[in-house]
Amino acid sequence: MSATSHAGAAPKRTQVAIVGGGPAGLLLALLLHRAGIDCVVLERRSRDYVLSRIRAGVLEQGTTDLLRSAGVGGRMDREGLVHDGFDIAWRGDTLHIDLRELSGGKTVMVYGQTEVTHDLYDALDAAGVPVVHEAEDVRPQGLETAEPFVTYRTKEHGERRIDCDFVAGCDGFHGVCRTAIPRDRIETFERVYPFGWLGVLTRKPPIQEELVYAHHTRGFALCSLRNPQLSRYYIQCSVSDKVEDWPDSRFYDELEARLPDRIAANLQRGESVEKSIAPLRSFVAEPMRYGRLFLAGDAAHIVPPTGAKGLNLAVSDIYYLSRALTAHYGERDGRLLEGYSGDALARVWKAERFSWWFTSMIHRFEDDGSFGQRIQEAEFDFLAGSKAAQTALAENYVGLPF
Ligand code: RFL
Ligand code: PHB
Repeated sequence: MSATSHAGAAPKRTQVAIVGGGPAGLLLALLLHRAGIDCVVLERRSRDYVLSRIRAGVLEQGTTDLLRSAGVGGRMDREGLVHDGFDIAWRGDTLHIDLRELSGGKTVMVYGQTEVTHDLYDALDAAGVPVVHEAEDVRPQGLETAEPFVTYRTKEHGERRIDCDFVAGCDGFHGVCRTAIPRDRIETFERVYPFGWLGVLTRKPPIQEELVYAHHTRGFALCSLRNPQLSRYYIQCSVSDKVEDWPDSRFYDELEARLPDRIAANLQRGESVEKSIAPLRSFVAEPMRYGRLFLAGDAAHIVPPTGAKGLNLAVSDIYYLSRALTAHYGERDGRLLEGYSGDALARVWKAERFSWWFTSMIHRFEDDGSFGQRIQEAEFDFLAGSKAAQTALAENYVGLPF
């Protein structure tokens, strides 16, 4: 396949140049195209590389609704698994969180980010929206002028320049768009957690149908899945650990030790088909706009994965941004674009708070000592005994409205 997904090179001019072909960039491209707005996606990696990244697995109802309205809900609705609840394991016991009951009928969908990305690529291909892969040295420029542009290079077409009206920075946490903003025009807020998650994907049926978030004095563990034949497991690990330190047998021994016996008894140990370590971080950059550059998704904020919020936040940003660009071009109304950063950040901070809270309550924090442990115990006891606390958890987990 050529570096550009549709025939020929990318155009020299477009309305919105989108940097980054992850879920945020691809969904924005599709929604803009459906609204009759021209755009081009510039992605640093190959399509195969993007599709081989194993990441999110849980979609909020707002996310699935938006994917459906963009016309990419068909396979998700056939193959995705609707989950009504999940378990929290603690001291050998489990607390069931009944999402549907507690949230007034809402649920989440287990459908991998890889599959969402796949569906978005297919829809963009069918629509003929240009996605340039392996775009090197992408540089957004002239962002404070009325004539911004993006330069980049591909092996096939050499140095290129795309003139545009707006640049959408959807290039993830390590991208170039946020760093193109002068330091005195952006403020960042950050918390780095003193541990990481070691994740394993294996072709074996999941330990149980619903997810299990497990607290244990040895550290946190999560049992998740992608489908009835594919399981995804995580354990809290040291940030200095290497994947090589964790052969499959050691990983499964540790996972089992952190789960209640009743659940551990169902574990089917399969060879890992993917194994990786992710650091945990909370991060927000404000505002999510600089001149004609709009940041969205991980380019602007990161949450620890405990609440499954990262991909869902990227999608809600794109809801606000696509709506604002559509109003700008359609009704010539720029108010939503002016309000984009504030609208998106109001939701982002609530998801940051929830992800921080869930992470703090359920992991082992070695440096917090016995006081910290007692506070965690009290937090769990309160949750177990309070329908109000469970309702707050469920409301955040299924996703706040946007
Ligand atoms: P992405 O997916 O990082 O995509 C950014 C894209 O930009 C490209 N890029 C560039 N392109 C051009 N020029 C440059 N200079 C570029 N620099 C980068 C990159 O190659 C990439 O393709 O960001 P986006 O679109 O904002 O999407 C965000 C989500 O990917 C992320 O928030 C989630 O994966 C987080 N996440 C989870 N989110 C959930 O909602 N539910 C979950 O269950 C969940 N589980 C997880 C997760 C993230 C994890 N890791 C690995 C951090 C589990 C894990 C382990
Ligand atoms: C996943 O399946 O990868 C997953 C599920 C729930 C989370 C985080 C990750 O909170």
